[in-house]
Amino acid sequence: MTTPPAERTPETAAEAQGLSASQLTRRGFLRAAGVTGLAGVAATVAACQAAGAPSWSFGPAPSAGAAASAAPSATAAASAAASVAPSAAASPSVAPSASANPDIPAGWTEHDVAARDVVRRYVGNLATALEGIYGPEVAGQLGDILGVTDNYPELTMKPAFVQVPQVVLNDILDPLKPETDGEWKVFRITIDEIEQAIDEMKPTVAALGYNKQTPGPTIRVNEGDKVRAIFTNNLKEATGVHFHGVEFDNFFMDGVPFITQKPFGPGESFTYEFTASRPGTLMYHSHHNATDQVGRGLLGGFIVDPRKPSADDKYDREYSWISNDVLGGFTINGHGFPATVPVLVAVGETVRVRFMNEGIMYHPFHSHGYKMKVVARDGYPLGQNAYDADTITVGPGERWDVNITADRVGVWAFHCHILPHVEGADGMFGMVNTLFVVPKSSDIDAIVQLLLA
Ligand SMILES: [Cu+2]
Repeated sequence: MTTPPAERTPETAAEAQGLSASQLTRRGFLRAAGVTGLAGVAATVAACQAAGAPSWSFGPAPSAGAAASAAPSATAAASAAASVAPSAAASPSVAPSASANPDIPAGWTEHDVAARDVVRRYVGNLATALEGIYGPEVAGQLGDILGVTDNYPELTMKPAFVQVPQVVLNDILDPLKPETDGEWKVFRITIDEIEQAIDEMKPTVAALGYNKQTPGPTIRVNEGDKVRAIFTNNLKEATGVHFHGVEFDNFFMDGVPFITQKPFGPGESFTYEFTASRPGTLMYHSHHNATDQVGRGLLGGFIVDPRKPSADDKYDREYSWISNDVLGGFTINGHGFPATVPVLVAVGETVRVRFMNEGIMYHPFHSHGYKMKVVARDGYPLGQNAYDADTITVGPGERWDVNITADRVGVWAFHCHILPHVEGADGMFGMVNTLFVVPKSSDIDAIVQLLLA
C-alpha cells in the first residue's frame, strides 16, 4: 500500500489507503453490477478477472448480498450462496510470489495486506489510545499486530464507523424524544429517499430511511404507554408501517396495506395509535412493497422497557444490532465492517445486545471469548429458561436479547458465522463486529470522547 507524502494529510480514507481512483471505480462497478442479480455477479467476477484482479473464487461482499437480495426466493438464495461459496481452492489462490510489490511483506499476499488494512481502518486513531486503556504490554502487542510502527495514515484518522452516520451513536447522542399529548407519547417520523454510506469508502447507495436514516431512530417507550406515531410519506410511492411484535387491541393499527389499511401515498401522513402493552425488543418497518422498501432501509428498532424489570433486565450498557442483507450487502445497523460500531463494555459490567433481523436470511452471530446469556426471544423473556450460547441464529423477523457479562479484557471478534457474509478477497467485510472489553468504565468514556473530539 502506498503511503502518502509526509507533508500532507490524506483527505479521504480511500486516499489514505492508497486506493487509486480506478480501484475505487472497480469497487463501484462491482456494486453496480451486483445489484442486477446473479447474472450480474457472474459478469462482474468475469470482468474482474479479465481486468487482472486476483482470481478469488467469489466476489466481494456487495455482490453476494445484493445478488441474494435481488432474488430472494429460497432457491435463488441457495444458488447465490453456492455461487459465492469459497471452494477448497479459495485460500491462497493468490500466490505469495504473484506480486513483486515491495509493500507486500515476505510470505504475505495482496489479500493479507488488504485484510490488515481494513482492520487499520476499523481501529483508526483508537490504536494510539490503546496504551492508556490496556497498558503498554497489551497495547504493544495490539500495535504490533496492526503494524503501528509503519506509521500508516489511519493512525491519525477516526475509525471508519465514526465517518458515517450511525444509529447506535445517534440513539445515544440524539435519541428520538416524543412530544406528549395528554397520555399519549407522540412520535413524528418522515419517510424519505436517502443516500446511505455503507462504508465511507464505498459509493453511497440509493436507500430509504425513517427521519432520513437507516435504521430509523429507535422508538423507545415504557410498557403500558400509549403510542401515537405519525408517519409522513416523502417518497414517490405509497407505504404502510407495521410495528412488529405489538399485540394491538385495534387490529386496524397493524399497518398492513390492503389487509388493515389502505397504503398512504406521496405527501400523505398516517397515524398509528396503540398501547405498548408488552415489553421487549420489537421493531417497526414498512409492510408495503416490503421486499424492496424494507430491503432498502425502512426499518428500525422499537424498544418497550418493562415496568417491572427482571434480574435479566439489569444491565450497564446496551447495543441494538439490527441486521439487513439486502441494501448494500451484509450490514449491521446499516453498515458493513469496518464501519460497524464496536460493542463496548468494561470488566464487571453487563452489556445487553438486542439482535434484530430485518433481512431475508438467517445469520448465526458468534461471540468470541464470551458466552451470551440468551434472555429473551422476540421480546418475550425466557426467565428461568434463559440459556448460554456463543452462537445464536437470528432469523428474519426475529429478535433475540442476550446479556454479556465481562470479566476479562480483550478485543474480541463478534460476527455472523456464515463465512461468505463476513470475509472475502479484500479481508473482512459485512457482518463483522467486535466486543471491546476494557478494564474500567471510565475507559469507555475516554473512547467516546476521543471519537467525538
Ligand atoms: Cu450472516
